[in-house]
Amino acid sequence: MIFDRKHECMSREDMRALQSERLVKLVKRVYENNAVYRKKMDELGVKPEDIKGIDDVTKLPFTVKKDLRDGYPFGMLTSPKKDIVRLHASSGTTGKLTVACHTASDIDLWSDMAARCIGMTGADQEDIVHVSYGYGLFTGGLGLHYGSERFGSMTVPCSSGNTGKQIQLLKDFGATVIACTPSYAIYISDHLESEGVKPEELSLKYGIFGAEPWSNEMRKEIERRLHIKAFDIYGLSEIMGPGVAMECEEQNGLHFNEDHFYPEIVDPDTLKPLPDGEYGELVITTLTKEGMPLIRYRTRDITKITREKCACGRTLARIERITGRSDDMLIIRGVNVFPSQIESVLMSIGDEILPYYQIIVDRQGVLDTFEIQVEINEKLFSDEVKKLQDLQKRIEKEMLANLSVGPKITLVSPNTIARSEGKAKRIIDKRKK
Ligand code: DLL
Repeated sequence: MIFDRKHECMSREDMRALQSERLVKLVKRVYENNAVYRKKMDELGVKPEDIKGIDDVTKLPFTVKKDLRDGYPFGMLTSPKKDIVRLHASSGTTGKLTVACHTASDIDLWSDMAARCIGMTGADQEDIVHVSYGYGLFTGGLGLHYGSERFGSMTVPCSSGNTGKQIQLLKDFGATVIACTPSYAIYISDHLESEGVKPEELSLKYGIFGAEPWSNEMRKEIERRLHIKAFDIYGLSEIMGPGVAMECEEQNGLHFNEDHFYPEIVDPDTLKPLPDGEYGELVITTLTKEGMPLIRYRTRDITKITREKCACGRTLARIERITGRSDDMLIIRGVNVFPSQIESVLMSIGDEILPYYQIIVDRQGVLDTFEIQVEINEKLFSDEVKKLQDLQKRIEKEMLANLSVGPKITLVSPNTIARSEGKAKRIIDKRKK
C-alpha cells in the first residue's frame, strides 16, 4: 500500500522544485542558528543567498561524524534545547557516542517516513507488526514502532532478546510482519527449529530487516526458513534512524525518501559527485529536520543510485542494497574486500554450513593473515574427516575466485560463534590494535 501517494509518486520536476524550496530554507535556518555550520560556510565563502536551488547543494560543506563527536552532545543543534523532545545515540566502533536530537516535528516526520516503509512491503492496516529491534538509544525499535502506529497497524513492541518469549508472542498474537536485524531473524529461525515449531504455525508474511549489511543470499535463506518475503530497510541515527530508504515489493533497490533526505553519491577519495549508476559514498542532506539538521552528511555507506521510475509506481529515487561501509572495507594484502562479498560466497555453498561466520584478520611480520571461521551443521560435524576437508577446500577455492585473495577457512562446530540479537559483529581486525 502506498502510504503517501502524493510524495512517493511525485514527478521528477515537482520533486526537484520541492527539494529546492526546502534546501534554500534549510540553509538559511542552519546558517543563522548553528555556529558549526556558520563557520564551515564562512570558511568556504558560501552565504545562504548563494543557495538558490537543489543544484547548489554541491557548494555546501560536508559534515562528518567527527563534527558530531567534537560537538558532543549538543553542539550540532539548530533548534533551542527546550524544543528537543527526544535524544538517540549510537556507539559505533570508536570512542564517544554520536548523538542525534529531535523536535516533536522531527518525530512526526520520522513516523511518516517509517510508515511509508511499512506500506512498501505490501502490508495494510489489517497487518500486525512485531517489533524485535532493540528499544532505547538505538533507533531501530522506536523508529519501526512509531512508523507502524502511524501506518495504522497493530504494533507489538517486543524489543530484542528473550527469543523463546518472542516466538510465543508471535504465535499468540499472529503477527504478520516482523522487524529485526537479519542476523536476529536467522537466530529466531534457529530457535523455531530447535523448538520444533514449523513456520506455518506462525502467521508471518513479511520481514523488515536492516541496521547491518546483509546479502541477497542471506535474504533467500531467511525467506526459506521463515516462509516470508524479506525486505531491506536502511537508515542511520544521525539522519533519523530506520526509514531513510526501503525496498518495495519489486525489490529492485531501496526507495529513498528524497523529499526529506536529499541523496548524493560522491567519490570517497576526491569527494566529487558521481553520476547516477556509479558506486560511491552516500551523502545525505536532511531537508526538513528541525532539531539537528545535517548538511551533506558523509554516511560512509557505499551504494549507487537510480532516479528511474519503479514498476511499483513510486518515483522516489532508489539506492542499491548497501554493499558495505568504506570504513568496514578490509584491505587484505592490498586487495579490497567487503564483508558482504564473503557472506555471498558462504551463503551459496549449500546447507552443509550454517549462516554464522566470523572474519579474522591479523598481521604476521609484514603479511596479512586472513581467516574465516564458519559453522557447519550438526550432521556434517560428526561425519568423516575427508568430507570436512573437501568442504573446506571447496570454500577456499570459491573465496579465492570471488575475492582475489584467499582466506584460510576454519570449520567450527555448531553454536561456536556468538549469536546476535542486534547487529552481528562479524569482523575481528587484530591489525587495528
Ligand atoms: O542501524 C538504523 C536502523 C535501524 C536501520 C533499524 C534499519 C533498521 P545506526 O545504528 O546509526 O542506525 O547504524 C547506521 O548501519 O550507516 C549502515 O552502515 C548500517 N545499516 C543500516 N541499515 C542498513 C542496511 C541504524 N539495510 C549504519 N544495509 C548505517 C546495510 C545498513 N547497512
